[in-house]
Amino acid sequence: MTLDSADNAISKDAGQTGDTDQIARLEAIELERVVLREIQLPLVEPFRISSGVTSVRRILLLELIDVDGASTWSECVAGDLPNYSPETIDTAWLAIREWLAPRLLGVSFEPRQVSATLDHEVRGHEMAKAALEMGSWALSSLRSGVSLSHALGGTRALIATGISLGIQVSPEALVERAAAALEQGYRKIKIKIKPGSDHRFVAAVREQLGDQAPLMADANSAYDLDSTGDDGAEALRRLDHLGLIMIEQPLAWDDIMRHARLQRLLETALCLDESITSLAKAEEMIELEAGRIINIKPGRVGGFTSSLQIHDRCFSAGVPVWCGGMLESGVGRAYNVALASLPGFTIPGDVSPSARYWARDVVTPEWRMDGSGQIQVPTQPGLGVEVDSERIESLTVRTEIISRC
Ligand code: OSB
Ligand code: MG
Repeated sequence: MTLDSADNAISKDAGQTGDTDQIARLEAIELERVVLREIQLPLVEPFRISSGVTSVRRILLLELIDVDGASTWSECVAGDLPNYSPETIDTAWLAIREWLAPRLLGVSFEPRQVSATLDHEVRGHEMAKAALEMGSWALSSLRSGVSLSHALGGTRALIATGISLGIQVSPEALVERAAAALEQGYRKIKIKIKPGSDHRFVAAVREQLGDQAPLMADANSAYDLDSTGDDGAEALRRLDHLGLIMIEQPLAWDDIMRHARLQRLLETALCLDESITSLAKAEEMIELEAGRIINIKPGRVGGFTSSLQIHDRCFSAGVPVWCGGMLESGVGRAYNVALASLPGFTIPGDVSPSARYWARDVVTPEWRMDGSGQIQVPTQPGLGVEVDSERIESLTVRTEIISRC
């Protein structure tokens, strides 16, 4: 398969962006308190990537409550360990309590102002910032009577869904899961790879599922351009004839320059995930031609304002984007679904339905995918799903209330 068929997996139906008539007017909000909670949710099966395995997801949920008693939930997508980004749920807890949440209490603000407030003299901690920033969008949407998708400028009623398959014990086990996913309607199948579990695994899936199957690989930074071993450029070049839509983040999380060198050695498009933590990094990728596609995870880039900037910049540069996932609960998923409804999100996201992750989600209705691999974008004000606070209470292992002092 050639690049042509890979291009076919990228829909060309992008709508218009920047239509100011469509942009919702969002009310200012004033927060009275923020409640932090850690819940623990077991995955239906362990999820293995090159840098580690997750069996039980430790999830940091926030409840944002305003001075009139209106409230909404948000999710901090940081993991248990700093093996994806430098943040963890414990560093995020500290950052939110000590430096971030206090700045938003007892002052009136609009969602678009939050990022600048949180970024002032606090470097990094994007996921901690994003949990507050995105929660502010949802609460303001709720109070303004508009859906989160509408608040962001979303244009799609349905979003296309892909699945991210963890590293399996054998090519056979992977082929079985990939075939089942295609059968269920998923529109993109992402295969996690690492040195030693790469070409053989992906080639087996290509062989079994045929030339048209929309496949990609994600290495989570497991390769080293300068190595001559099985983790070097040669291993990645071997993937080049497999007709992948893209190879995601093969090299180090903070190394855009070597991705640019690697992109020159490959026909397959590179997509950056870990490396894109801000608009500036996205611009660096575009300018250096270090990749041709961006996976936007709003948590990784500090929230929605930054996601919208990256989306708009990529849209005008003709760089397709898609919405990545961080094994979110139904709460975090609501934010991803809303973001993925924007016009530049022309590649199916890692925004799978609840049942792919959890025996039971923490929202009702659960997120469902139709037989053609699509999820409906809610139209109700705010998040558009009910959060099951009793269930969350029963899953909670620690709580902290941050209020105006
Ligand atoms: O690299 O996209 C990634 C999950 C945890 C950390 C990093 C990644 C992932 C996924 C899962 O691929 C995507 C999903 O939520 O389904
Ligand atoms: Mg990734």
